[in-house]
Amino acid sequence: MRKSLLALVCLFLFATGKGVTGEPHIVKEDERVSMDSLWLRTKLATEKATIFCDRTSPTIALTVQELENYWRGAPVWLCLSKANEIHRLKTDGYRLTATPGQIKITAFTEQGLLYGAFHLLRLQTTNQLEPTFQIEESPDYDIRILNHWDNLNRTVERGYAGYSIWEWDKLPDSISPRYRAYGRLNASIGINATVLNNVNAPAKVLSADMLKKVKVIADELRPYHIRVFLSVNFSSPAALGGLPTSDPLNKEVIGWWKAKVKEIYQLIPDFGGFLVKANSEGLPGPQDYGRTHADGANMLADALRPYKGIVMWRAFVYNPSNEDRAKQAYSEFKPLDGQFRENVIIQVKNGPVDFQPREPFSPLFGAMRQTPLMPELQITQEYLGFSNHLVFLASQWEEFFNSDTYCNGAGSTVAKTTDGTFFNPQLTAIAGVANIGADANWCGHYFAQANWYAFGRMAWNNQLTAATIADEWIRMTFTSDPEFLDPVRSMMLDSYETAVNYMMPLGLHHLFAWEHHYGPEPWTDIPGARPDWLPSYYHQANKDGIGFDRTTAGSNAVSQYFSPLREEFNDLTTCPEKFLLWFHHIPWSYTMKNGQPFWDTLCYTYDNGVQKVREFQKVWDRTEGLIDETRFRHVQSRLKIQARDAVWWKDACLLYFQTFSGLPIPYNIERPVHELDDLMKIKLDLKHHN
Ligand code: BDP
Repeated sequence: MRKSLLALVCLFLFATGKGVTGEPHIVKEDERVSMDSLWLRTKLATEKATIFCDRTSPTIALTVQELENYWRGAPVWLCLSKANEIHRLKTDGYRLTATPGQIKITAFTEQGLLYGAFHLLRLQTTNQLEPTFQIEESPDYDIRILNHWDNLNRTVERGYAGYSIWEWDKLPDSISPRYRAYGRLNASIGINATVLNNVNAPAKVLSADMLKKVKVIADELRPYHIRVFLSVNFSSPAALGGLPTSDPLNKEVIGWWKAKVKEIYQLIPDFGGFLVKANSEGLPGPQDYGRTHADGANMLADALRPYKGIVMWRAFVYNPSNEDRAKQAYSEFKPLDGQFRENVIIQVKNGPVDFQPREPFSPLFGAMRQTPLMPELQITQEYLGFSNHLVFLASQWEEFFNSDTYCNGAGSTVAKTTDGTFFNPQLTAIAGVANIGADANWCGHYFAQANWYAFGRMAWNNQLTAATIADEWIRMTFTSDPEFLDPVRSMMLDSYETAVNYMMPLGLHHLFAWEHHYGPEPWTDIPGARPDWLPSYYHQANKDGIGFDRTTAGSNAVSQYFSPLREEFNDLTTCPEKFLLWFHHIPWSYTMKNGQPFWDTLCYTYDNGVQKVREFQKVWDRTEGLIDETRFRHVQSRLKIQARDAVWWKDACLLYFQTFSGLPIPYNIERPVHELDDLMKIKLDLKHHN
């Protein structure tokens, strides 16, 4: 048993799958399209396009080059305009105007021109060019940033696409061509900032040697208008500077940070600032010295302010305590509202626990009105099947952005509480934990590239739908042929709900295997482990029922939401069923809205997840010959793993929970194919890089 599952996890490394129809059609990848192209696969035009621009700069030069190489239409004029002529646009915005025989891209910054050019090329590649049009675009967030959880030894925490693309061992002398390719890909979707290193940061990242390496990457990314940030360790003054303390109110400590910041800006004049994980999961922070998160963040903000740098301070904090983990970030940060400097923004994960397959939104959104908040989304699939499962995350993010916080009455979506529509914040930003690595296809799974793409597109426009983005990405990455486009788009759009269904439906969360988080272990009990790191803390299954009671009768986490949402979540009859076990401990025999007993619904939902993945396999196999063989076979082999994993999840969870419910699995669904005892013995040897 164990062997076959291990083989299953490793299968992708050796994927040599044959087509299902015997003799596969071989479609060769066009040699002019490199592996680094991802969604930018337009072939080089045979003749250079005519581009006019009366200014030049490194960014303008590469904008011109991009259009010369790939644009196949009328001459394009790039016009830098004075702000007041196009006052509706934000700094990064642009206007595209097409009249017969001429295209104009107008912006008041060079990056606006760059984004406008990529928009124009996207319209061409996706077959959406009209003979005349006028389009105006401005981003919803000023800072659209990737967070790399990359370590200095090039391992990547929760990374599933090989080693880090940042070759610290070879820098500063040797410069990988991937840095520019990375800049180009990100610029094409509007991403304008990146944190190069893991939030679990060693002090060493701020050493003089490391900063020289960081400078080289910053120089490579600058023409693409990507600003570099670093994650810093709060005890750097002591650990790196040799001071006796890192107390944020200590004069020497303050001086140390000021000097360090000055050193950084001498090397990197447009350095973005710091991302900080403090007093979280054992990392140092201001509370070690009896200070608050605001004291810590403000001290760093003061050091950065003269250079226009900012602090992104994470609200991902929880301690082993009697308070429900889901409540702790709010309890800690809400009282600090209004106490942060203007160049501090609080970075909040989408949900109150930790990037689970499905969580309600964090109640901090809408609750902190005098402090800007930035959402943190996880692009890397730590809790969604690594790079083995096809899960299109835009659906999760669409649900998140459109969740109504009710902070200013009905219609106060999370999107509006973070993008500047409400509260008039000084800063707006959004972060995505990157899924990028040194693998040939960058993300491990070809369809994981879609999640990187979707993050950029939604960071630009949080009202874009998953359907629009999937359509666009498939056309860019594969083909516009409806025979491929239509079924693959529906597969992508079903994939998120499907993964939730075979992993943790109906509000279940954190049933993952210890440490590495791949596969089910609802039974895990590690002697001495923190209770809030164990699945039983979250599912609370017993003979009577299952689920975490967060109602007023339980942990009262519902009280952190605005009315009428808190009442809706609190009441078993109005709580959305997708969050049922998040907020309620319910009896196995509870009658669901469809009239079925809860236990039956749980079983049917898991089974539905499994059946859907089998459908995905059929959909995919039918596309053979419509795209190149390399990508076809790779995805095919991953879907096999996903199908087996889905059965593993279903059997593990249902057989385990059945030991409490004592009820039969409805007879009209696929029977378990595993023994619970065997499943409980599985221990995958997957590394968790810290
Ligand atoms: C958790 C990850 C852990 C990260 C942590 C974080 O398991 O590796 O360090 O989040 O976001 O989900 O800080």
